[in-house]
Amino acid sequence: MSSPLQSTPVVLVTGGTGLVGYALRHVIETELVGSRYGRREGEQWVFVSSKEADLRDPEQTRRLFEKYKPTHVIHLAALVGGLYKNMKYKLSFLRDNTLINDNVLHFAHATGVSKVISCLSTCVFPDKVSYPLDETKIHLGLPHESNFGYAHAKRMVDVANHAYKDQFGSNFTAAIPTNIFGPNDNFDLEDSHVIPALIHKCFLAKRNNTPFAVSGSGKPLRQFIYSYDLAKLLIWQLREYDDVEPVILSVGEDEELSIKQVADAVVNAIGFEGEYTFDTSRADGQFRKPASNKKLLSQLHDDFAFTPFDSALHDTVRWFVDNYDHARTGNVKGKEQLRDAPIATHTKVVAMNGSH
Ligand code: NAP
Ligand code: GFB
Repeated sequence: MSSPLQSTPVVLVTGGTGLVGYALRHVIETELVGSRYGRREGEQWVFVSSKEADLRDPEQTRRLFEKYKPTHVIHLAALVGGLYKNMKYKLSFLRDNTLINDNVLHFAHATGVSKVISCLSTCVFPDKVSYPLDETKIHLGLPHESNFGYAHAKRMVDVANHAYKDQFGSNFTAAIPTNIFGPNDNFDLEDSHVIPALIHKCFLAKRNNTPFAVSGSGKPLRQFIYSYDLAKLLIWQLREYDDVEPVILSVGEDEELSIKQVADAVVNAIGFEGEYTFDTSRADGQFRKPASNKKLLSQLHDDFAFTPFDSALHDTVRWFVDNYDHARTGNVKGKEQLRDAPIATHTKVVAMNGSH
């Protein structure tokens, strides 16, 4: 992995303070040094946030690359959000992500970075195409209208990677995760993805003795990867995958869950016994986006132990309850009172073996 010129490999992680960045830091700091998913001897990892450099700004991006002189980049930084935020801000998702991605790849090339892994999403795939989705189908039609801004900005990363490869022989590639969840996610009630939104909503419903309302019909299907598992697969891709063609990082397509099944699991993990409804006045978005992980499994050369959904959800709920007062919850009315209310006695997180 190390570049010939610089002795100390420096891995720059943009978006290092988000859901995936947090998981990457956790894995790199807890896995055995020198192990398959651990840090290598002498390797430096730098996790940066928008506070250090707004990557929409070319000058701030140039200064960041000048400062850290990375040899490798895991590019996670992006304007990210769930279905309802995507539907509201299509131009912001297109423009902000286009600016961020173009600046990062430009200055990675300009400063001689030897490898970049960018992060796309399975929502880049066409909405109307034969299933399962695989890496060859990215550009075979329009993405779903609910997130076309974000999807087109992310598709352009794949186009740019091929152009950099073609013109300069650059080793720039991309990962395509499905929906991700885990500790340190964005739990904003309106802007977040389904799992953090439902965890927060259900937590408040239990706390306030109010109904738990799931948005939409509960019928859509999704595949979910635990952030810690994704982090390991990104480290694998950094070390062992040198192809410009992107690779889907996901559980198998046979592990699709309906939003109803996800909501049931959240109700169970929080121990909620109140009224539980579906607000069908809210959008369902894309019905499904089943992605095949065959290429990943064929490249990994051995089985990858994905964390079972229920225990990953259990740990994510535990993290949320234990970190409520500094988690990204958006502005929740009466959060102060919530913070001061005795959490332990009220919220009983159901142990996985069903004992209360
Ligand atoms: P996240 O939790 O929202 O974190 C976003 C990160 O990007 C934060 O560290 C944020 O820094 C940084 N960032 C945002 N705007 C920036 C800017 N203008 N300049 C510099 N940094 C900026 O996102 P995530 O869920 O970890 O997503 C990581 C990557 O995975 C993204 O590329 C996303 O598109 C992709 N992805 C996510 C999902 C999912 O379900 N979450 C699914 C598929 C793909 P601050 O902390 O300073 O705000
Ligand atoms: O996770 P989510 O926001 O993103 O929504 P997408 C998934 C499904 O959960 C949709 C339902 O069918 C929603 O109707 N849902 C039910 C909820 N209750 C809620 C809730 O309280 N909040 C939210 N957010 N959903 C995103 C793309 O699509 O997937 C992004 O818009 C990105 O760009 C992300 O690619 C991974 O899976 O529908």
